[in-house]
Amino acid sequence: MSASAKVEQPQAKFRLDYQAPDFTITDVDLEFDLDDQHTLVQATSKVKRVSSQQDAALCLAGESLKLLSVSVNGELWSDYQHDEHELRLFHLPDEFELCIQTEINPSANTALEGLYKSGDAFCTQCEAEGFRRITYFLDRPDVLARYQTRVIADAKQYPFLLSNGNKIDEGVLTDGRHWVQWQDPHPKPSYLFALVAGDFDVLRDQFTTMNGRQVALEIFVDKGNLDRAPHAMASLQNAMKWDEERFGLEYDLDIYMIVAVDFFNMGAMENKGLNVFNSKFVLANPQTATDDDYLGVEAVIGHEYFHNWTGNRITCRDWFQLSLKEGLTVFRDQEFSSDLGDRTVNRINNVRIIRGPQFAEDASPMSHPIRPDQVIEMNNFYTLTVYEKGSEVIRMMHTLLGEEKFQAGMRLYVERHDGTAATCDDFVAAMSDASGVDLTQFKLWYSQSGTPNLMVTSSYDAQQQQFNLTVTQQTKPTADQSEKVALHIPLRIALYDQKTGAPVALMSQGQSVDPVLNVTQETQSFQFDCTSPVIVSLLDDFSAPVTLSYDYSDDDLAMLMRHATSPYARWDASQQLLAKHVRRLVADYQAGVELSLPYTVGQSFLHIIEDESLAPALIAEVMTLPSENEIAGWFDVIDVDAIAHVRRFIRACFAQHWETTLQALYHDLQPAADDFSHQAIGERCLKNNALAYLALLPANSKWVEVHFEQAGNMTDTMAAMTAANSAMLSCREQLMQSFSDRWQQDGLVMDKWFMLQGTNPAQNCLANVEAVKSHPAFDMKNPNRVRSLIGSFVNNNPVYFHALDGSGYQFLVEALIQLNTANPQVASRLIDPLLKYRRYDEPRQVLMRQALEQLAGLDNLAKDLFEKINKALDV
Ligand code: B3K
Ligand code: ZN
Repeated sequence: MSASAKVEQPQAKFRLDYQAPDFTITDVDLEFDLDDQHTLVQATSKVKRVSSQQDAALCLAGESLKLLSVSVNGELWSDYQHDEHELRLFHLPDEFELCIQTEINPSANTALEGLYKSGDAFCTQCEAEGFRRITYFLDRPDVLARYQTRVIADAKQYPFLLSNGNKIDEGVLTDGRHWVQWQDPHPKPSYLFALVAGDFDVLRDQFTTMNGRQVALEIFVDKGNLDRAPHAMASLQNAMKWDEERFGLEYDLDIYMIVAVDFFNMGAMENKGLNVFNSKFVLANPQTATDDDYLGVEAVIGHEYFHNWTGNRITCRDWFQLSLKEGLTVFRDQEFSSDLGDRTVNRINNVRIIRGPQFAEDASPMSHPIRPDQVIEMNNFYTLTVYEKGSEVIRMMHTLLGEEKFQAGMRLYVERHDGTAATCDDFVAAMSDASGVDLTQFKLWYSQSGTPNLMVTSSYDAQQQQFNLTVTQQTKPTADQSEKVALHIPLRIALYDQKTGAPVALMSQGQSVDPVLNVTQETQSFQFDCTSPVIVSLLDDFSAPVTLSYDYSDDDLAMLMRHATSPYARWDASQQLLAKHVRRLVADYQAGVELSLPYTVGQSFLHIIEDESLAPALIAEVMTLPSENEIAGWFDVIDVDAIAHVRRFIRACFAQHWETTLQALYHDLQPAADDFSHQAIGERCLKNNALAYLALLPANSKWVEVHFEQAGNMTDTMAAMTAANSAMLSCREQLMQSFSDRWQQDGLVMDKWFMLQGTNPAQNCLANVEAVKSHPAFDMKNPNRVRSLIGSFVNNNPVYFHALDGSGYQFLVEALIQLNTANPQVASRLIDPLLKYRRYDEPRQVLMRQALEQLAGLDNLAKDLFEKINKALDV
């Protein structure tokens, strides 16, 4: 072997290289003898040769395993080779029983992948490729096997021993240990395997399915947390019911278990019949969780439950197809939240994610299509593009087909692929076959990366009484693809009379026209019959994940804000009005011109804020400016100081302009602290938004302290603290101290406090963040803590993260060096802001590049970071 480091560099896998496996495994018997440092795993598999290649070796993946023995059909087998990543067995019969014994060390597993300890409990995380850290296996999603699992552990420490499927037997051993045997009747890929052992409090309930079957529901939480589990249980029951009613899909086992753990790399995991959740998405009571937390629990519980059909029963053929299950399941959870809550507000929040961080991902070195073509570390591709843009692609199909045909497509998809590992092509084929809609061009959304821009111009021909719309689409080259083609883009529009704002029916040559235009060419024109000039509302409901360039006047936007029939379009017009002025003010700031905001802008907003016909939650969204990150995406070169300054300036202008209305809102809205209905949540949101603006006015900021003292739930407590934080009020320290005194024993609640430390706009922010790392509730090994403190600083405090002395970058580098060895998945998420260095001014680019090079030079760089850094440095 050469000494050159290059030889050992991790290699990419390519989508087009997919090959079916030479062998498959139909049944697996697992036995776990649990021990903190020396867990013994015995895997007995029925293996079958499925390719005609008679001499093919059986290559099993394995990571960080100690191999104890291998036997074939009961005889010790020595005809094998193994290295750090693979076990290769030679000269095997066509069908045989393979038994492998391995030893693993769960307590040394800080990467939280495979079998690890979360506090005192054992738990697993196998997606995407964690099962190979448990035993040597065909750890790929197209190998579907039936699992039986026996778990053996000390009875006192681990009274609950859980795995997938149904409990079929249990017993007690003479040495104080006990065992439980589980059987999962549904064949599944290894990534859906789960095991949990520990001592918990359990919330039990049940669900009767549409066919009258009883399903036992069990939620396992840390001892003492039972009063934080009922909302998760109600959300689960709602999800089960909703999936039956909207999609006709019924649950298929007699038991559904959810375990909440504190140490978890992401939100949750849909293991068959035994979901493992980050406690953040299970635990909620009025004292500890905000309204957003409540909605987050509902969404994630729904998401994991919906995976039972879209992911588990129909899984992915290979990991390049990840969006097959994730895009579709995000679409389903968004629909669930929208059917149960406020559809427009849900849509707005999803759109903010696409327009902010997803568009930023498209413009970054990590740009990839929703179905990536090449991957080094699969965990790097659980991205906003695969999930959120993936969901937008499903939503566009839903728009093109309509609910009825979309559901027919779903039924055909399930009929064709239930119990198998499918591809994105299979999904689109089912949608197209069931509906008769040609999706050939539409499918390019799966292979083309980047954000298309729609440039729209319009004209009114008074003589012909015709309104003309010309639409040009363009997708700029991305880091991964230089050539782009025209996509099929559904463009939902509406017309309003320019003088009165009254809706104008969409007609062309006397015929009514569908409001969704099919943009399929590079440039296309559309004509509409109009007897007088009109204003066009474009991209209503965000009918496609694209950016829009259209030269609206302030007056036209004000008209749409007031008169558009769709509440989404009213919100969107308000955002476009803001965007116009933000761009102008940033240029003014850079040119040293004094900033000013026309009175009419504040006034247009005031009309909406005072519109009593609108839901309070929607008004709150209209009052919420786009984030600094979203604004950053509008510029070729990002000026963090100018953006922060302009954003603060607009907020201050609005606070002054709206003062009387804000005071009235703040005092009139009185939702009960223990009311968690969508109406009450919306009212709280509006009231707290009003408070955040009032905090900017010295004569009103006293209300923040009063609000904190009188808060009857966490939403109000956090609203006061957030307002004090962003307005840099003198009471901030005192509120923060009082919060920490009350909650320092509870890491999950303290995450809110850590987040406020990370996003503190005060000058000494970084020094504080450094100091807070030694707070007793902080733990660098816990991903939630890392994301709350370090993640919020690097992602949501651009002014100090991008400080010109490079201190923010060095702070991140130090954290990444630690996490690179301890938990590469968390490290790899945290590095993202650094990858975007090309978007900043020269001095920052130099510093950011240096930071990346420093990391690239690490001896033991994990492949997660390797992949991203290499792309960013373009080496
Ligand atoms: N499928 C999991 C995510 C697994 C991430 C692996 N790094 C949760 C979800 O999307 O539902
Ligand atoms: Zn998912």
